[in-house]
Amino acid sequence: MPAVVLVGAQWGDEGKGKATDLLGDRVDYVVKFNGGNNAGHTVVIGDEKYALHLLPSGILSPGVTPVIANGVVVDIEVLYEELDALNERGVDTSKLLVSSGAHVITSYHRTLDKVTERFLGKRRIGTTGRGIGPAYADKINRVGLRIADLFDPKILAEKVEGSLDQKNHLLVKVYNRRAVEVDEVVEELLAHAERLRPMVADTGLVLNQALDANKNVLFEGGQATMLDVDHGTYPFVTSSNATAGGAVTGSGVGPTRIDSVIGVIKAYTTRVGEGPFPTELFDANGEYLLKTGGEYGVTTGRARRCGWYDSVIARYSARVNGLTDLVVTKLDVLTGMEKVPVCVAYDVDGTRYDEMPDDQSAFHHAKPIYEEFPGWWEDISGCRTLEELPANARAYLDALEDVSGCRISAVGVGPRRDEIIGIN
Ligand code: 2SA
Ligand code: GDP
Ligand code: MG
Repeated sequence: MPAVVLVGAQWGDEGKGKATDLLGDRVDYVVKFNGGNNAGHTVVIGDEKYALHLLPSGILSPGVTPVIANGVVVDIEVLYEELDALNERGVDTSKLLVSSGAHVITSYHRTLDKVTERFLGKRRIGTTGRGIGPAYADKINRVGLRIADLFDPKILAEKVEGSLDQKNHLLVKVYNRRAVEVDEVVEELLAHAERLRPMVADTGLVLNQALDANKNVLFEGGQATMLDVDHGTYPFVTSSNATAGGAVTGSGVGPTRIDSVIGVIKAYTTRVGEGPFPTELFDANGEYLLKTGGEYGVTTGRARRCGWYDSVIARYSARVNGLTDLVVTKLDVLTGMEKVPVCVAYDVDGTRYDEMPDDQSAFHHAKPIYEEFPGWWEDISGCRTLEELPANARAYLDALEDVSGCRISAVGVGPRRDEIIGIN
């Protein structure tokens, strides 16, 4: 601490929610800096399981001020639903701050997300359908709506009109849908404004002042490195910067203030949605990982694609994020496998690649080169030190550290808060 960035090192669902929650009692602010309610973070506290989408995972820690920063796209209806659901379960959400500069997801962004995917057919991305891409497209096109706009009805109406101008043409002429009425959208958004007002803040200023006062701030990445719009497997990516750099642009805190960057990585790999995935398994081992790991989307319920650990991706993540630490999760899921292969490099049409190919076609053709490690059978969920792990599990972790180019500082051995091995 004091300013730590936590990102996914693969294609998401590495267990970032649990990792954030674990740091919760040492942190004063948890900041969501990218994405929106496409995220799905699971946190298990005792017998209670929480699924968070738009809200930062830190909202479950009583001392923490959760922040939705400027880099996020906010579906206000979803925000209220999530807040209400947590309040009903006794979670205090009153400290939540929402950036006045965050962009708003409207009903027409959701519609466009779904119709575009349908229109793309075989070339679809496999989005979550939450309107994320269209809302970020509006931001970049400079026709987006920001949270601050909700408090000025005249400006809001002008902006909605500007935003809908081209979209209605597209919806009617290309997608054969009805045009969206400006007044309907404005009315809907204005109806949300009053409840939102007390949460809205200049979060960039708040966070910089917090750091000035030596508070601890954790920046929680949504999605992951390989889904980053610049550094991921474009175009099969989300529409935001999920890498560590996104924490800076997405929050208004400068890069010189960041002290460390933690990458969360599974002991194997999963991906949800379309796109290349060199170590993907289509056999009984893949089925085993899916079932044992409970690999189903937290937001959409989709079965995740499963495969072996890919150290080319780990090294790439270490590089593009400037990782200082790796947290390896779900080691327990590998228990019971006879052999555990790890991808150490790719073969692309006869050429060996030790680093991520910078050409997407090469990545699409990449065949993994594996090294195999012996498995273990013992239940490891009760282990709390490295020494308690079976020798083969320890050897596997040593190998991961060796090939990933980053030190491992913690290992998950089960979904619960306490099922973790901390390494000094
Ligand atoms: P989008 O909706 O525009 O962000 O989709 C673009 C791609 O990004 C992927 N994506 C994700 N991948 C893993 N986990 C995500 N969150 C949920 C979860 C996913 C779910 O935690 O399980 O429930 O399905 C997430 N969000 C976006 C998406 O699959 C597309 O490939
Ligand atoms: P996130 O999007 O990175 O926050 O991850 P998700 O919550 O989408 O998916 C991770 C899943 O793995 C959740 O169901 C967690 O409860 C679970 N999980 C996290 N760490 C561990 C672990 O070490 N072992 C096991 N078995 N499950 C874990
Ligand atoms: Mg997730």
